[in-house]
Amino acid sequence: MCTKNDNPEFYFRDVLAATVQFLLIALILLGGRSTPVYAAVVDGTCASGLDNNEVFWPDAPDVIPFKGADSHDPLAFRHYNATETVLGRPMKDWLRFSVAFWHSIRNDGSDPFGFPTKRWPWDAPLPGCDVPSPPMDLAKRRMRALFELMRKLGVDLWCFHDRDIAPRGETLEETNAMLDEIVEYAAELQHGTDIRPLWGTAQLFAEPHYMHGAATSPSVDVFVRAAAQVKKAMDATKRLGGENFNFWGGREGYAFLPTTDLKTERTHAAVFFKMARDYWVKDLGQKGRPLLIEPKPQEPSKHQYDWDVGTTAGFLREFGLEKDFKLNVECNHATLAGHSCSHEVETAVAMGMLGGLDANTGDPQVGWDTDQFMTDQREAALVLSAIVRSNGFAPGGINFDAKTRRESTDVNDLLYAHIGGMDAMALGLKLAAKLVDPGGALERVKRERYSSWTGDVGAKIERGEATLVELEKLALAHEGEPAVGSGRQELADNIIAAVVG
Ligand code: XUL
Ligand code: CO
Repeated sequence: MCTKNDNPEFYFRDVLAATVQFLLIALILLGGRSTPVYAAVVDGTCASGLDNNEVFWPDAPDVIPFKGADSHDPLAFRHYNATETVLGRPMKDWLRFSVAFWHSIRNDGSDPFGFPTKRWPWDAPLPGCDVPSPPMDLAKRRMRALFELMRKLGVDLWCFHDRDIAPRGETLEETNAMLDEIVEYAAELQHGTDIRPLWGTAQLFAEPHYMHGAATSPSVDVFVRAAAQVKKAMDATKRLGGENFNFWGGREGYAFLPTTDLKTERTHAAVFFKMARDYWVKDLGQKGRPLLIEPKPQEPSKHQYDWDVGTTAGFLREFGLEKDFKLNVECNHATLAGHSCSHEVETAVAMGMLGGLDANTGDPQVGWDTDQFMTDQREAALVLSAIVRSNGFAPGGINFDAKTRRESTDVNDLLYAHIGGMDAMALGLKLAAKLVDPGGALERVKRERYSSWTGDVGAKIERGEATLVELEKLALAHEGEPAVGSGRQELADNIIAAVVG
């Protein structure tokens, strides 16, 4: 389950705080006196309480160092060494890590069965103020927390939903104004650094009006609202220098097929994507910064139209969108669709459509999208093998769409989680370099399996020049059964085990 911390409780708190502020300002403008309990908010104690020197991870070094595989320092990398060259490129350029704002800063530990467990310092009342803090100050403080986390991890890219980073107002106009202010604040924090978004996205699944979907909603009003939201989120992404814009269609599917006009809904989704493509490429001039679709089979909808890589690629081709969109593969979505993560990445690579990776993993005993940090080095090595064979991605990158567990309530848990995730990917990259080596044992086994295709017959078939009539003649002239060799799976498994350890 993909908890966004845009849960209703959070939303309610934001709206409540915004309303209190609004009433207060109205009172002042009308010449009224504020009640003592809110005086702190308006007299400056709270409103200017945003401390630019506040440190959220006081126990951690300024930058997490690389200390090597033998290190036992929990606040050091064992494998991720940003400048170390692997296959002719610094690790940093292969991996292009990104921190997910929603999971790292907004995840409060709530799940469908329980209330928040995490009391993050950036959500606490502002210093010296025990009344509800102004929501915009809190939003700015959360942004500061993100930047501190990124600096400490040495990560330059981040991903956001429009509604994670800024509060909602009473109207779309108000909400947009607050988003603009936070985007400008983030731009200031980015200024003079290499930090920028990997991608932005519009959150089109949390608010009640999106209950039937956004682009696939039976309500044209909702479609219109979603279009407006995407336009604004694209503006924000461009303003911050984001490399991609991502679509994850959480409720773009159905809950009940007998009352769903599936053909109409898929067509509406395609029209929506075309309008988004036109705005991104033509109006915003973002050609060369691919739009992404992130497949997921279900959850929260019973069935999502972007089920997996194959289905989504088919959809894009059906509507002539395959040139403008690439796929952002999420590992836990892959497993929910009954695939492995490496299957989905390999499939996207084979189609020339890999745009990015949401690096996470599920729990085999829990049936939902648990969004855990990936630590399995065999899976990491196989995923990275496909990414290396496709020559990495830029634009594009590896986004940690992953969260700490509900029970992990300490700020340092966020550091341990990212360190573990980054180390797993870095080790995966080093192992992949061995696995994909053309002179290596695994590649030899693979080449051997296809060796019969190197002859004249194979080449002619691959060129598309052979006919069934011709091949029938060949088959009839062949003596005995067709030649076919061993699959050598056990040998290959042993080779992988020897590399992966
Ligand atoms: C949900 C999910 C999203 C997308 C962005 O499962 O993965 O966080 O990555 O909306
Ligand atoms: Co994701």
